Amino acid sequence: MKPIIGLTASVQDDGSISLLEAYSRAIEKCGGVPILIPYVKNTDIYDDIIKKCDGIFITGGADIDPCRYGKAKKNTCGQLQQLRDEMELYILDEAMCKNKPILAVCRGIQLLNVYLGGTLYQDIPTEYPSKINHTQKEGRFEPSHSVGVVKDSPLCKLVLKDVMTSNSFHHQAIKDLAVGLEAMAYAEDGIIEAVYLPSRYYVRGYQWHPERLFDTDTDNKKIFSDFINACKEVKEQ
Ligand SMILES: [Mn+2]
Repeated sequence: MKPIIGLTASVQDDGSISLLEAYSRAIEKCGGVPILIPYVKNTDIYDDIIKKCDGIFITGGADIDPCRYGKAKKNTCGQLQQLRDEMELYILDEAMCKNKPILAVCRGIQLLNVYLGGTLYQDIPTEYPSKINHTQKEGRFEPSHSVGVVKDSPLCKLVLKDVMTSNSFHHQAIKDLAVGLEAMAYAEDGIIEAVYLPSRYYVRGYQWHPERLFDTDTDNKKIFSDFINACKEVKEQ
């Protein structure tokens, strides 16, 4: 049996969901069955969905409402999706409680940090001036700035490198890292680009989009095969 991976998606004000294909394709190509989690009002439904999933993938998207980390919204903060914030925080909590493997990408790593009590830069260019462009001009499937991998971190053990290829499509980033989360990659300017939660079986977050480099970069592909393997191991227990 292939592991079933529940993916979160963009949620409009009317509850409609949408997701770029690259996310589900990466899961599919690594031997998982991707399913999109709809927005529903009755949270018991999320409990039932998560119970059936072998792993949860929190995907990229709009900015998180700063009130979720106790800050006022600055005018540099981007578009918000209240229904998505509400839905994903619930799903993340439920998945954590059930100790499901979790992969979080872009907005996902930010949500993970906020869920655990951390804060975000609402806008990197105005709050953390850097010579690195975190909103890359290169195409959607092209790499841009690289990341330094923290020695002996799970990512280091996975790719066996201290620098790896990434891309960058974020104007926000982790500011105060939540207690319990550990950084496993940084951009050259010091922005946190990957994290894990040592107290859990498998919780990993990446600020970049490995699903867009899946076909062209072996290390980014490994991020997905590693996640799927973690989901399989739980399933086979
Ligand atoms: Mn970046």
